[in-house]
Amino acid sequence: MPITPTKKIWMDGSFVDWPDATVHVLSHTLHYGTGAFEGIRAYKTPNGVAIFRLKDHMERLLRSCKILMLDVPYNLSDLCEAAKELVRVNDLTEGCYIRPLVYLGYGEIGVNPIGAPVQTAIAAWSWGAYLGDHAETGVRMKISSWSRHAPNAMPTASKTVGGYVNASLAKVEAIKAGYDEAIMLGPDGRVSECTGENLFIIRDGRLYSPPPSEAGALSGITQSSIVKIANDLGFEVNFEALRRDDLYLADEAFLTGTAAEVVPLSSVDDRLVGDGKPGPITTVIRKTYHQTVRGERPQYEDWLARV
Ligand code: PPE
Repeated sequence: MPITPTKKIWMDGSFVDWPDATVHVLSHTLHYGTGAFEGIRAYKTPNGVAIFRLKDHMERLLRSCKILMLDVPYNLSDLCEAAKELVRVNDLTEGCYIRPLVYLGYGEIGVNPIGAPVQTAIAAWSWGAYLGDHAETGVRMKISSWSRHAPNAMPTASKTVGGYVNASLAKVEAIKAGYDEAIMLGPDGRVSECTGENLFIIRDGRLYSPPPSEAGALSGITQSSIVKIANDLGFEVNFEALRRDDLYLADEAFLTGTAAEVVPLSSVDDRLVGDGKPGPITTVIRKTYHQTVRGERPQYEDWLARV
């Protein structure tokens, strides 16, 4: 997915021109993957541009860094203010994606990261539908031959840079086989998540999603928004371990993520989900999510940070 450049990138406290936002080739994270990132979206609302669940994302970034023992020299409020200012200086509105990254810069080489400088950057650009046009009609999913990380191999509660090698392998495998996206099972064979999204299925009017910590999935902020929205719409949501047959037999299924938003599944391993078209519960939840992030649902106003 190509990046559309904007004007400025925030790097360690200053706004740098887009082409000058570079790092040394011997930056530690480039070699060893120790770093953490976030993905956040901002939308146009009736009262100006707002970043969706900004504080929650920046809190998760700081939690990721705690796990990785990266000592970030900025606090929650510094990071939130920097993101807001960045959206303002780049005049971004609808479809804006914000990418904070904490990484280790130049200064040390070797697996031991201690002593390498901890650096922080935030970029933002305009990013369209993450899963392309199929987001409307439903995506074709393949269960990956790659397993999700075992909890003692890679900390799955941290959005670790290097952890995404696992996701990339699964994504490329799925795309080369003609599918849109991969579903990953954990080392125990239970459903974990997708390469960059959490997963929900619907059976008999109830929603089910794998419990993130047991399933080794990221605790998604969109996932938690959907739990609240679905409950408020009167649907019961259960965090429950799922097996691949549960996916094959679901009445409806959808995935959730900041970049992807809410996307219906049309099939899993060539078995249609329901009749292969977005189901009624998925459709109402998806619509409510789209209205929520755009400030059209006053009850969720607390989730919006106006820039
Ligand atoms: N699981 C994974 C592995 C993941 O990367 C994401 C976000 C989620 C679940 C959903 O989390 P949340 O965004 O809080 O609902 N993936 C981000 C990065 C995608 C990318 O290609 O880069 C995102 O959606 O921004």
